[in-house]
Amino acid sequence: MNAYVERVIENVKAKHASEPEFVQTIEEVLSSLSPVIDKHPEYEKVDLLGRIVEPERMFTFRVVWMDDNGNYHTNTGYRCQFNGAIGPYKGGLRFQKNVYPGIIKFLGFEQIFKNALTGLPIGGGKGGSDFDPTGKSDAEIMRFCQSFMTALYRYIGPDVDVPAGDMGVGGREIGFLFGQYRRLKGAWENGVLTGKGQTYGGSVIRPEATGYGAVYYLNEVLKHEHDDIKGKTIACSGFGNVTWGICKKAMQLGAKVVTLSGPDGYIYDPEGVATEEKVNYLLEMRASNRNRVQDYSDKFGCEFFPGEKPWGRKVDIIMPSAMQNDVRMESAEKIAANHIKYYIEVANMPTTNDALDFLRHQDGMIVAPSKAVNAGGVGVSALEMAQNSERLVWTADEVDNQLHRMMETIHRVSAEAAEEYGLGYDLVAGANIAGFKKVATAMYEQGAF
Ligand code: 2IT
Repeated sequence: MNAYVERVIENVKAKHASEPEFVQTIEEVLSSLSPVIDKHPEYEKVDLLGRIVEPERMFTFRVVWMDDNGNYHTNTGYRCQFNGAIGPYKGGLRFQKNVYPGIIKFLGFEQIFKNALTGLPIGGGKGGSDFDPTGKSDAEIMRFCQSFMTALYRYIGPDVDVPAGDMGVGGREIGFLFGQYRRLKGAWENGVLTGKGQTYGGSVIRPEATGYGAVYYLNEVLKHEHDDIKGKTIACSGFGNVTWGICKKAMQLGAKVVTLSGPDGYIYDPEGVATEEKVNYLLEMRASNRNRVQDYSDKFGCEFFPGEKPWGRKVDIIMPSAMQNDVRMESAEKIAANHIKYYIEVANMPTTNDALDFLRHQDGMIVAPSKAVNAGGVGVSALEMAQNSERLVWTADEVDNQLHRMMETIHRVSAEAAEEYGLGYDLVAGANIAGFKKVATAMYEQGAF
């Protein structure tokens, strides 16, 4: 490996020993960049890698809110403005009880490259809170969101930083956050957030975009292999917004998602989550805040496997779409033993680095990285920003066509970048290299910052 790359990785490991997820993404991305740094010795002179691993700005804030019984609670809020070289910081907010700086930073770092891959002018950012939405009422969620935004609103804006949703933050939360922003600023300000409701500047197809985009990307991989999506079975994890979009698009294209998962276990539905009723039920499950996938098997009478993950199922395609480190070595070994050809990451960093290395080295297996596969979500967020600043509303066909083209382009530029460095059809390295090239060029041209 390039000595400068190695040194930067070692520095990050030493400095961020208490943030393993952040170290994990740095190792994964930077190790792909070795041949690029070999070719660009000028990057070492300006310490480009030392800079890119350091957030431009990151802050924490106190969020106090009152529950329905009048008791006060205190949580920590975060926003990491990781890299603004190519556009305003852009990225979601995650509300989940395990949120801490290591999670926000890994997500922020991934976001830099993902956003660059969309081809649109958006920098990388991420935020959230250790607030746990499970079991909370709508009124509690509203009070939490209002308090969160009261602390954050001075530091964001349409040309500065444009937050959106992530786990625990969907349309309902974005509505409460936007309402509070508008109340505090007395201005609509080009929407400020993305993922808004469609009556107040939200884009059509944004709720579906991450899942649809993932299936469009999958389709490009299948085309590359002269294969067809029709009749394919897919194992997904999660049952939230992203998995919902995958189920819906897969159903339209004649494939079927046969597993879903939650913190309680996984369900196996051999008929597929492939009727309108089943797909819509995922929205109800999310809105209930129960965070239980067993509700699906109770309703539709299929098997539920408590405490288990779906990765031992023999299917055509694996799409981990729940959360980070969902697929570890023991699951990767099952996937390889089942000779599954397509391993398409969807959630941010769903695979541990050892498992990812292992899968990438399986003969005949194709591995696609989440930062490319899930980029359609933030890509359509950027289209929402464009519509808001134009004061226009695009049709569903216009947005869907742009999303489709975006995903084709992301797949193509990733494959080309890998090819350029003699790596063959390596979509993981290709995505890292293609995203990096754009951001690195922008940073280099903007001088010391
Ligand atoms: O991980 C992601 O890309 C998101 N949570 C969406 C970010 C966005 O700004 O739409």
